[in-house]
Amino acid sequence: MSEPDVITRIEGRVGRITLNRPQALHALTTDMCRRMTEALLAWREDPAVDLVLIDHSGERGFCAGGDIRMLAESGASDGKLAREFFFVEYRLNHLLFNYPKPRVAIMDGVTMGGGVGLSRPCRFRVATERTTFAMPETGIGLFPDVGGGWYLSRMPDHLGLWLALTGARIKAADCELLQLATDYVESARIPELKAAIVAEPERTEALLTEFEGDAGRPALAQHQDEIARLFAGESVEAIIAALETAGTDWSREQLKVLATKSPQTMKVAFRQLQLGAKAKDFAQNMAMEYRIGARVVQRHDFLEGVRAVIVDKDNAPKWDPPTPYAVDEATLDAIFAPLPSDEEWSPLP
Ligand code: QUE
Repeated sequence: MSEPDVITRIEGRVGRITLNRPQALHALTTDMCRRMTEALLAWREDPAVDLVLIDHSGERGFCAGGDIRMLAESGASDGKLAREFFFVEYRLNHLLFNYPKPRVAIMDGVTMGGGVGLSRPCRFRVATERTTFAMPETGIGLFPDVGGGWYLSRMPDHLGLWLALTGARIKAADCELLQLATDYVESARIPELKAAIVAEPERTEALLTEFEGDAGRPALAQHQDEIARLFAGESVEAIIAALETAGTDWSREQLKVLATKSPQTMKVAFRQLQLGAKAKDFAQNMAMEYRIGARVVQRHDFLEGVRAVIVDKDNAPKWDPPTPYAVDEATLDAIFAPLPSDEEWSPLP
C-alpha cells in the first residue's frame, strides 16, 4: 500500500497532522482536507489530546496551496469537484479557527494559499529561514481565499491588500511583522522543537521562547509607509494611478508585478477584502469566499492562468478582460452573488 497524503496520529498527548504529499509540495486535495477534519473532530472531544501539531514530511514544504490541476480540470467541465474541494477546505479552515485546543503549525518552507489556511488559524505559527509566504492566487486568475478576506483585511497599513494584489513572497521576519508567524526557530532545531512539544505540550509557549532565534530585520518595514500611502485607494484603478504618480523605483516595480496579474481577480480580491473587513464573523467571510470560488473556477482567467503558470509554464497568460478598467461591475456582482440556498457554504454542524 502506498503512503497516505496526510498522516494523523496521537503521540503522547499531542494530535499530530503531517502533510505527506511531497511530490506536489504538499498541495491539498479534498481527501487530505477530509482526513484532517476527521482527526480534528475526534481529538476535539478526546481528553487524551491536549494540543495539535501540524507539520510536513521531508525536506521541502510546508504547503503550496490547493490541488490546482484538479481545480482547473473540474472548472473546465461542470465545476462540481472544485466546489466540493472549496466546501470541505473552508470547513477545515473554520474548524481550525474555532478549535478549542492549542494548535501549532511548523511553517518550515513554502507556505502559500491553502497552507496559509492551515497555519494562520493556529495559536502558534513557527517560521524558519526556509519559510516563504505568499498569497499568489491573482497570478493564476484565482483569489486569496482560505480566510484571506478576514486576515488580509485586518492587517495594518493596507499590507494585506498589497500581499493580495501583488502575490508578493515574503520571508520569516516579514511574517512576524504581519503576525502570520508568532515565532522564529532555525530549521536545524525544528526536529528538537517538535520532540520537546510532544514531550511537554503544556510548556509549548515556554519552549518556543527557549528555541527562539533571530529572524533578522523585516524587509517590508522599508516600504510600509509607501504601501500605506499608495494602496489606500478606493479601487484597483486608483491604486495603479497612485503608483504611476509616485514614480519611484519601488512603485514602478509594483506596477510591473500588477501588470502580470489577472485584472478581474485583482478586482475580486479588492472587493473580497472590503467585505471581509466588515464580516460579522469568520463563517460569514468563508461563505462569501465560497460564493466567489464557486464562480471563479469556471471563468476564463483561472483556466488560462493555470495553463500559463502551472501547465505550459510560459508565464504569458492572456487575461480577459486585459485591464482593470475593462472589468465591469456587473461581472463582479455576479461573482459575489448569493448561491441557491441549498448550495451555500455553511460551517460544520
Ligand atoms: C498560485 C497558486 C498556487 C500555485 C501558484 C500560484 C497553488 C498551488 C501551487 C503549486 C505549486 C507547486 C506544486 C503544486 C501546486 O502553485 O495554489 O502541486 O507542486 O498549489 O501562482 O494558488
